[in-house]
Amino acid sequence: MRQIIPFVARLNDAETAAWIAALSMAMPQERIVTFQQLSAEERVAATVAIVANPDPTQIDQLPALQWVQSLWAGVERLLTELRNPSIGIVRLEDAQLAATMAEAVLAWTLYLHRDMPAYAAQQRARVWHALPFRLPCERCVAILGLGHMGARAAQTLVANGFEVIGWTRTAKIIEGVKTFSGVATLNNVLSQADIVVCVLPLTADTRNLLNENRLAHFKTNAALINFGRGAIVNTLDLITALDRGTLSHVVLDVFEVEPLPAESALWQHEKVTVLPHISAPTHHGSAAKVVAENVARYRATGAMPKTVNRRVGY
Ligand code: NDP
Ligand code: OXD
Repeated sequence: MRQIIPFVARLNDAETAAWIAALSMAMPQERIVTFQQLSAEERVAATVAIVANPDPTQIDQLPALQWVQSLWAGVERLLTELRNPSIGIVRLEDAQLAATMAEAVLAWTLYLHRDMPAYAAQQRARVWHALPFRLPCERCVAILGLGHMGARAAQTLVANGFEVIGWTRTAKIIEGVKTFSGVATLNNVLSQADIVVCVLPLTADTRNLLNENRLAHFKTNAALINFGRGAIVNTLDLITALDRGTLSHVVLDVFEVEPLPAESALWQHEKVTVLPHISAPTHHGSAAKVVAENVARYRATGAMPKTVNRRVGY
């Protein structure tokens, strides 16, 4: 008999149906149903659930739950909302997601490298003027976070000729990338970069990390790309740095409040590019395959996939 996996999500009906279809196709031996479709016995029996921004009160009604598989890479909200430490939280670690993020990092790095914001402004003002040209190897890009997202992005930038440096919590070796670790090295990293790319998770240590103090260490005219989480950057301090001319431009894909409220000053700022959290959209088919492999291993061996370290927060 097929075993049941609850799909616990706060998504609209179309998104829920699309996920259940992709997951069911990747795991024909499992029956994946919404929380509401579970019988009382099925709620009591479920040991694994697949979650996308789940209602924590529904998770509380699954008493045998051993682990949840998140469909997102970032798990800061799950860590806050699922307080029961005996439930393991498994992040989405999908090579396709990392490739998509690396493509976005390259795209927006090129946007800044080839001065597209400045040329767009010149066009609006009917100005015909060539800005100084630099080679990619003359442009230093610092990647904050060299995990699944950042490591692939760093390699992609190296392959495209950029000078790449990277910053992590623990020491890392990546070919072609000069790496630094620990908070004591951050100012040094920031001060070397023409473009800083943030792909950090939101944790107690990274919240408000890029504040007035840190922004003061950026090179004059440096640019920032934030694809990690909005609360890592202090928005007011960022706007001050842009207005003072310390930073030339920022590309923001993530915000403390999403969707970005209509009244936010970021929408209108000429030195800000606002993106609606699209740098690395999850692909249903590839994510479902990753989840299916995790579930199959668990069913065969009883071994849970690697879970998030609740102490460090990622
Ligand atoms: P990983 O857990 O694989 O990597 C996290 C990286 O951040 C690691 O290199 C880690 O260091 C580093 N890090 C964490 N805390 C610190 C710290 N205090 N100081 C220095 N470095 C630190 O995560 P992913 O790469 O898979 O994802 C990263 C984040 O990207 C997600 O949490 C999510 O917020 C965001 N994301 C955004 C998407 C979007 O569409 N905008 C899509 C997907 C993800 P170490 O290597 O030492 O552990
Ligand atoms: C994620 C995201 O964390 O989309 O997967 O931001």
